[in-house]
Amino acid sequence: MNCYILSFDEIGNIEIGYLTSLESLKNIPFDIKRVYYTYGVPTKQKRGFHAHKNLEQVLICINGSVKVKCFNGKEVKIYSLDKPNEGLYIGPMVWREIYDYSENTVLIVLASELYDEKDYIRDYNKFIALIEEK
Ligand code: T46
Repeated sequence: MNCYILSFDEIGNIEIGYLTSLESLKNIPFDIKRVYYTYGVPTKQKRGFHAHKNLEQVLICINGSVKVKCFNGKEVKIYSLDKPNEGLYIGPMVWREIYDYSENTVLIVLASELYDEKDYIRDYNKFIALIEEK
């Protein structure tokens, strides 16, 4: 499965609070070209429902909690994200569904490429066909 959890160092303590720093090709395994975030997502809403041909991303839930279901065509893994010092790496050709948003979830995403709609596979049957071709 081309996805896994990354743990980031926390600098600080309970008295002064914490700081976590993210750096290209250091604790993030690619050169960061884009950052975006989702917020104000209703708790019953589901997002994602697509894969990317080449894009690599790290998803970090900096507030609240959310679940991410990843499917590589063979295996399903479900990740619970609820820590600002933890990221979920998702590589190419992984179908993802994002759900179980808590109130006030903020999900920040670091991406290896600029936004390109042509990199998306939004049709599930097409995703399965591409996986089977390989
Ligand atoms: C993923 C989850 C966590 C842009 O214009 N620029 C951007 O950088 C992005 C990411 C999206 N958009 C537009 C494209 C769509 O019209 O915003 C709209 C919603 O985008 P999308 O369908 O990508 O949103 P999500 O939240 O379903 O999925 C996104 C990522 O695409 C996805 O890879 O893992 O966030």
